Amino acid sequence: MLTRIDHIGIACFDLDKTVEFYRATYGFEVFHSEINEEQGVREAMLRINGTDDGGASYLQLLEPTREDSAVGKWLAKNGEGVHHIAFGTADVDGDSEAIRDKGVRVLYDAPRRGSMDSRITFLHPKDCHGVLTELVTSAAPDVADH
Ligand code: CMX
Ligand code: CO
Repeated sequence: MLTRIDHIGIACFDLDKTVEFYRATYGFEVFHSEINEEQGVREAMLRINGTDDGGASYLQLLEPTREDSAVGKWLAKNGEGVHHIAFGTADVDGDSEAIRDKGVRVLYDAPRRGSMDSRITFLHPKDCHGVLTELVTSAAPDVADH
């Protein structure tokens, strides 16, 4: 079951400048940053709020590490902006299989490693009314016992 908006992914040309915009304009601070070579991104997670399922919601600012990455290609075509939306679930394996069974293309055979050791997969934007959609199970147990 999808239980929250885990994050909104925003593509940018200069991660440091974009982080500074979000800090100076809204007061959002970097909660975590990393380079994910497999995804071809340098990223910063800005934590917006906790949620009642024990997870949290973030903005994920993404700068490509190479031009032929998903974000690099998208930026070259569209410029900066919202790149994807990510829904949180306690069971990315089960939920992505159920969605695949409905005829939506799931991009990975098995979930891959995402930010903060989460497990992630993506649904093809052409099967989701133009929205690149990510499913995320965070590394920390995200289901509170209530
Ligand atoms: N949102 C909506 N539509 C998108 C899109 C996006 N982010 N990215 C591509 N598309 C559309 C394109 O506009 C294009 O449409 P048209 O044919 O109508 O022009 C079509 O999808 C194909 O796009 P493309 O530029 O040829 O790109 P590819 O097919 O090579 O790749 C995709 C598209 C979705 C398979 C690829 O971006 C992908 O694998 N994404 C998942 C991984 C990812 O995004 N990683 C970065 C984030 C990591 C993280 O969140 O941790
Ligand atoms: Co993401």
